[in-house]
Parts: sequence; C-alpha cells; structure tokens
Amino acid sequence: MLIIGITGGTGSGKTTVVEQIISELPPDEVCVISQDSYYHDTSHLTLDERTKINFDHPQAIDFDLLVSHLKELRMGNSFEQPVYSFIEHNRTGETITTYPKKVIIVEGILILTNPEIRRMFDIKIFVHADSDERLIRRLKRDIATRGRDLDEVLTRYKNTLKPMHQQFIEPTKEYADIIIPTNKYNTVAVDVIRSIIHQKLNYIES
Ligand code: UZR
Ligand code: MG
Repeated sequence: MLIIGITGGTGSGKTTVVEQIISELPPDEVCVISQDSYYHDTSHLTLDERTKINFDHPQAIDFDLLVSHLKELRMGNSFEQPVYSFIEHNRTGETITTYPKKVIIVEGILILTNPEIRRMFDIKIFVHADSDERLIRRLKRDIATRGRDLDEVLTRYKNTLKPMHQQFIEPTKEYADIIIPTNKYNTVAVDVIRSIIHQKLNYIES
C-alpha cells in the first residue's frame, strides 16, 4: 500500500492534480480521501455560528479521526468516511464506506501540518500556484458551486484565508518531497509522480 499526501493552498489545483494522477490507475486500485470530510462535527452550532468558524486553521480538522481511519486502511480494513456539506458547513450524517486500495491519496490544505499524519505518508506532494491564481480560482468556484457571493469570498480571503495560508500552509512546503507548479498546465510533474507510483507498486508486488 502506498499512501500519498497532496497539499497546497486553496485553489492551488490539488483536485486537478489528483484527477490527473488517478486517471491512469485502475479504479479498483486507488481511493481518494479528502480532508474536507474531516472537519469537526459542528451539529451543536447554528448555521450562523458555523459560518464564523475558521476553516483554515488546523484546529478545525478532526485529525484524530483521520489518523484512525488511515490506520484501519493499513490494517486492511474498510471505514466509514463522513460526507461534508459546504453549504451547511457540517457533516451531512451520511458516510461513504471506503475500502483499502493499493494507492491511497489524501488531499487537503492542512494535512501536512499534523506530524502523525505526515509520518504516515510515503510520498508528500505540495501543489504550488501564485496567490492571485488561487484567489481567482477560489472566487470562481465558491460563487459557482458553494453558494457564496463576491464580497463574502473576498472578505474571507483577506481576513482568514491569506493569513492562515501564510501561517500554516506555506510552511509545510518544507516537508514536501515534490513541489508541483500549477500556474500553467503541467504534465511533466504528473508524469514523474505516476512513474514513481508504478515503480513503488511493482517493488511492493515483487
Ligand atoms: P480547497 N471551507 C468552506 O468554505 N466551508 C466549509 O464549511 C469548510 C471549508 C473552505 C475552507 C478552505 N475555508 O479554505 C477550503 N473557508 O474549504 C479548502 N472558508 O478547500 O482546498 O478545496 O480550497
Ligand atoms: Mg479541493
């Protein structure tokens, strides 16, 4: 089993990189776990209170649950991955049964901030894009798919996303084995990662 951590700031292109990496792997050999599924359960708060949560701080993440789930996978067990709603800012109460696979990809902005999780990764990848590129992508996505408006996104970016990025996310670049620049379409970096995966998997099999 190969556990790969993929991080980078909001809008850096993590999801695209993940899709490119898995597109040439057999679907039954890979599973993707998103940090978003591991925001703390906030059912005890009102929607208004939840909107004020700092989702870009490591404390917002239930790392204990993520660690325990990764341990289950390593033991060959399945687990129930919570489903998260960005509209409600909370877990939906539903879960997705996630099974152990040869390649496990964990993606999220804060996953390299936690030492225990860092130690569980065989490969650590940081996806880099300039902050203006990330803001543009974040604006488009939040307005199109997460029900936000221009003002809300910009205010949150300035007051929370940017300072949290500088304080917590950018410093984790230091832990990365590979940094992928995504300011333009990057196929070489993804090819390199794919061949590392193949190499390691063949090695595990033999
Ligand atoms: P990516 N996030 C939300 O917008 N709402 C939530 O309920 C939970 C998280 C955002 C979070 C972070 N910040 O910047 C982003 N806020 O999801 C991480 N606000 O996701 O890496 O895909 O951008
Ligand atoms: Mg994402």
